[in-house]
Amino acid sequence: MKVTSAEWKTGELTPENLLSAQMNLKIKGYVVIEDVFDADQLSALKSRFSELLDAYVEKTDPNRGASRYGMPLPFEEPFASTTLVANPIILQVIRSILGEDVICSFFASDTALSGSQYQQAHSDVPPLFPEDNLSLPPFCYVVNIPLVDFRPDNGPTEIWPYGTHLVGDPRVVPVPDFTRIQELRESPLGRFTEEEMSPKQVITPAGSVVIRDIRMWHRGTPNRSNEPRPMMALVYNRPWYNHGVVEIDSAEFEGLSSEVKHVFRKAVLR
Ligand SMILES: O=C(O)CCC(=O)C(=O)O
Repeated sequence: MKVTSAEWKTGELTPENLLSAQMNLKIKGYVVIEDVFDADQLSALKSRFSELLDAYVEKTDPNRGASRYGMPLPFEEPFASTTLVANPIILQVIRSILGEDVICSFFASDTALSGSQYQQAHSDVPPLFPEDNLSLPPFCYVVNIPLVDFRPDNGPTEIWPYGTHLVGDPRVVPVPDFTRIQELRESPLGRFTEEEMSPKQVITPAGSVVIRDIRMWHRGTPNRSNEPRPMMALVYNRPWYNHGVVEIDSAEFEGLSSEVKHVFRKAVLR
């Protein structure tokens, strides 16, 4: 969805646009907010990211399937800017569903390098109450920030929208195990997701932000281009849930605005 200049100025969507974002998240399981970052901010993000990725790839094996890296990010500029970690419009949308007290509990990235292949469809989390077959209200959103345009050829994320985030039966929720990708793709549930359901590629320009219910089934797709396809991944959740731990340097934390400190109040200070 497009945010008007008046909305960016006030840091608030109109009630009608907020409702539209909520309908997308609650019914489809995701929403794309366009033009959140300008070219200068993107270029700073991309160039620092590229330095970090080169160093990471040098010393780490692929950990999300072949030629694919989940890499933690340091909580520092240019990644930790207020417009990125506590963007008023993104927080307004998330807080309008998860409540004012949301925290950010995960600060990392996913990169598909040239030659990466399909992952299996997966929810990022198992059902919260595995003993019961419950469809629960949202408790956690992933904020994905593509650092390059997502095109059909460079490994865009693929999603299974309209309801997979509401499946609460652990027997039919695919959860990640990237050491068994092919086996899981060939399992009955894997075949069902690929043959009977209709996934959709997220094709969106760099500068946009994808907010998705952490439960919505999705996967990485092959990067057939010659360039990496990097994406930041932050997780915002209700305060009683944690997806991970964000580590922040104590001096860095002291210098943060009260709004950012509030969102990262559960971070571990180093
Ligand atoms: O990089 C992507 O597009 C998705 C990656 C993913 O879902 C994962 O590694 O868990």
